[in-house]
Parts: sequence; structure tokens; C-alpha cells
Amino acid sequence: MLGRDRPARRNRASSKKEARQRFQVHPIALTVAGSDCSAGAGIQADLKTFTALGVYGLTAVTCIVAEVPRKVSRIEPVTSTMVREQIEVLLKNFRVGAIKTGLLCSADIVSAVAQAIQNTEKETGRPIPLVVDPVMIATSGDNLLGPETVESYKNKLFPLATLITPNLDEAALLLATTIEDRKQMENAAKALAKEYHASILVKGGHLRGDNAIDLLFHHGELTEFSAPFVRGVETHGTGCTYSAAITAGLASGFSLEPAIKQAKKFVTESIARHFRWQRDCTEIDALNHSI
Ligand code: PXL
Repeated sequence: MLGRDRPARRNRASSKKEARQRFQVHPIALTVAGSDCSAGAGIQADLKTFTALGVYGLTAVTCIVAEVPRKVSRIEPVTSTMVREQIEVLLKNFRVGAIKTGLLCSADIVSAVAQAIQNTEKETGRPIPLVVDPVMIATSGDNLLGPETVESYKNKLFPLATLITPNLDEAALLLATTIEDRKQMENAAKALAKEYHASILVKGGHLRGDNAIDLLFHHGELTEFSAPFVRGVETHGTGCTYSAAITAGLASGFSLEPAIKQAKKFVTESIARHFRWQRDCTEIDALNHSI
């Protein structure tokens, strides 16, 4: 009897362990962002990125954008109450390893996101790494936010951030300055880190050069992340993909620098293996998130 019992108990124990691994250890990340119906940016890009990097993705939708890569046609926000409810219900029920924010659309929504994150962290006593991609200006040049929303970011969301990831235009807007070279990029990263007590990754992709260079200012040190600039591809959704990939790394337990290194590689490869479709003499490109 005993002899027959033992392997059965061991089997039970090992299958319990497997179940624990399958159901609890799998990393989870949450994106709080807008829906891009053309699926190159926003929550669609974030989910594809999370999946490619082995992370289960959750979403809280902030707005719906009717658009194609070169043209934003219409943006409609979700109510701030609904945004808050999505975040709270997710954070209470899933063990989220990291959160990112993308397009937040209005000052009320920025404020609701900050409150929802703060409230649940207070309740659970567990701070969650937060990556804020301050989506203010689309690659197409379209201004996506008004000045009161930018103020709400500065006062409510940036103070909660682990990492803020502005591109050059966004960093320049936040500091009311211009950024045209590497030295000015360094100064911007340092100034933003000092102002918001967060790590800052300034993305220099828009500076012309052979390499796309980003600068991280983290714990008083500057680190450069560089990759060959992929020319001739329209890069709608690159910023979303990059910040989602960093968030996936943090949710998987990486510290900041390895998470950024993995993310930079992922985004560069997604651009290099892009899709391209031709219709009526115009081309549409899209990042290819599959690995
Ligand atoms: O790429 C910035 C961006 C982010 N999120 C959504 C967008 C866009 C740009 O168009 O639509 C939903």
C-alpha cells in the first residue's frame, strides 16, 4: 500500500508544482493606452510586443483612434471613470509585474490613471514598475494632446514613474527648449530626471545619423543604447513597441538596463523585418513584431 502510495503522492506534488508555474509565474504586463485601428501603434502594438517577448498582456483602453499610418482621422476618448475601473479591476485580480502608459488623450484620463495606480498600490502595499511613454506628438507630426493634458502628466503621472521615455520632440516640449544634438539630449535627460525623480530615456531616433542613439539617465549615470538606423521604412508605432518591450522586460524580472537593451534589439529587428503593402501607388509599412 505504502509503496504504491508514494509515487502517486510525488506525482501529485510535481503536477501541483507544474500548475503553480503555469498559472502563477508567467509574467504579466498591463498597457494603458489608445486603440490604433491600423494596429501599428497603441494597445495593438503593445499586445503584439508582450506576446512576442513571452509576457501575458492586459489592456486598459483610454481612447479609440481612427487612423492609418500617415493620418490620424478622429480620436474619441473613453470616460475617465471607465479607464479607472479597467485599471483597478485588473490590478486587484492579476499579479501585474509592470505597467506602461501610452496615449492618454485628456487631462482627466491622465489624472484617473495616476489615481487608479496610486490607490491600488496603497491597498496592496506593492509598488509596480511604471513606464510612462509620454505620447504627445505622433511620428506623423500630429499633436495628440492639448496643453492642460501635458500639465496633468507633469503634476500627476510623472511623479509615479519608474522610467519616462520621451522622443526628442516630447523632451523639447516638456522642457520648452530645442534639442538638436547629442549634448542637448544629455542635458535634457538630466534635467527631466532631476525634475521628476525618475529615470529618463531620451530617444534620439529623429536625429540624423548612421545610428539611432538613445540616452538613459538612471541613478546619476548616463548610458547609451545604439543600433544601426534602418532607413527607408515608415516607423509608425516604434515608440509604443519600444516602451512595451521595456515593460515586458521589467515584468519578466529584468532590471532597467537589460530591459532597455533587449527592447532596443527587439524594436530594431521589428523595423528591419517590416511588412510593406502597395495600393493605388502608395505604400503602407508596418513593424513586424513576430520573432
Ligand atoms: O505612435 C503614437 C501613438 C500611440 N497610440 C496611439 C496612436 C499613436 C499614433 O498615431 O494612435 C493609439
